[in-house]
Amino acid sequence: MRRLLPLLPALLLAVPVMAGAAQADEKAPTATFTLVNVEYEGSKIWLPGTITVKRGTRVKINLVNNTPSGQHGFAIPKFGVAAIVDKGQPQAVEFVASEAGIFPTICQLHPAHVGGQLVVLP
Ligand SMILES: [Cu+2]
Repeated sequence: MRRLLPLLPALLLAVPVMAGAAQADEKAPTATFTLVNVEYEGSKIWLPGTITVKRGTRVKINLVNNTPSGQHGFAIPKFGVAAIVDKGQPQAVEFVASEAGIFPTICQLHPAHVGGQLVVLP
């Protein structure tokens, strides 16, 4: 145990170093989108259905539910994003698109609703 004590300050420093990594993410280029949920001929759809960013971008999405009634979800499972949006009460989500690929966006409350996609370019 005595041999570990000199290491203790170094172990405590690990926390600020990790916080520094989070700050680096905050300096990433930011892309902001507004998606609107509409009902068209019986289908609920977030529009635009596809959003595209470059890998490493901090993505902010403002979510507006304009369907006649009820609440809808917006989720990007790959990046742990999930929000529930009521009509008249916009929500915002934010994440870093840290991996390139094509990822589904869904209404996690109603799996039958039309989904979209997030395209992250390398
Ligand atoms: Cu829905």
